[in-house]
Amino acid sequence: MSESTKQSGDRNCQEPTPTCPQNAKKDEWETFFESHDAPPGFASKKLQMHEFAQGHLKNGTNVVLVTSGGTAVPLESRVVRFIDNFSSGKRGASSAEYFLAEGYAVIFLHRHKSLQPYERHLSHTKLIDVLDVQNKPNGDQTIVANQAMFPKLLSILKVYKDVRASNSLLLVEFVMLQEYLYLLQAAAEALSFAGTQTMFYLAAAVSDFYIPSKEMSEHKISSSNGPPIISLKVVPKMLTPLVHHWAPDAFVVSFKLETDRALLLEKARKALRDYNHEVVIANILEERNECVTIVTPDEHHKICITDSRGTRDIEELIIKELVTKHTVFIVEHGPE
Ligand code: 9Z3
Repeated sequence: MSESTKQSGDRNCQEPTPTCPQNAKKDEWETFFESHDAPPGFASKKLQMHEFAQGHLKNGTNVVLVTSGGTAVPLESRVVRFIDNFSSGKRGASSAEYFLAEGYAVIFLHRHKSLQPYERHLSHTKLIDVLDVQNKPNGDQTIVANQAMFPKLLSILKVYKDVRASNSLLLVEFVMLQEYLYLLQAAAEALSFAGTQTMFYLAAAVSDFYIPSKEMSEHKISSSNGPPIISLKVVPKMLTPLVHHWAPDAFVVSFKLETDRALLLEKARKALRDYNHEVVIANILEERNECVTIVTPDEHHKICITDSRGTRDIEELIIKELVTKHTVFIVEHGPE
């Protein structure tokens, strides 16, 4: 992308300057990475994301990073207990399927054991009840699946096998907050060279609070001293470096979750003002699977599932809109 096509002069903050106020927050995220070691397995996941991105982007395929599920926050260094959240990963898993259907390659950065694309359709099925023992004519026995238990599975399975064959889905797991943040940065750097062709779809429920590692008990907190007093710090907002340093040309979509309807729209608008990115998807906890509000710097509108049979995912509508917006964004800002 050329300087002249850039949507806003202050988004591409490379050096601290008075006209680049985002740098005021730079220290917080840098300090976080300096004071937390890279998690085990980080180097190989980083390389995997880099190779995946290079392969698809050089073929001209758009790549989206979908983050999904909740981050856990450890209370001890040798972690026994942690703070967790409600996120099931349905938003991310379902969205990844619709991005793949739209021709995107997807890096699916997700919480270990949260819902996954395609596999999520089996999450209500007990595998052991689906399988049967069948007697063969020669007296041997074999395992067969009872297809009547999952009528939609055949079409889902076919799509999944195509996605596997085309290598268009990369699954990358995290559990802890720190691991998620390291992998987010690595993914952003792997995708940054592709400029506007990249989308970030940040649906993970990332903890706002954590205990810095130097303030954390090494061993399991003992109950013999009475209830512990735990002081949490605010997690630095990684949208700041993502938008201004790691991938300044990308199309960035963040999520805003609230339980109080009265706060939702203003908080979503504030996020757009604070980070200067493209879209916020605002949702209320209880109705997140039926309705969301799509907020851009110019307008906002609510979309809800209209299909009364309940067979349609809200993510299908969200992804359709985002793909259209991303296409316009690439045309307006140039491919690189
Ligand atoms: C979301 O708002 C997602 O839509 C949900 C999806 C986590 C609600 P599920 O995984 O739920 O399908 O069960 N994600 C982002 C939530 C969040 O933590 N946003 C931050 C905030 O609201 C900003 S990045 O402050």
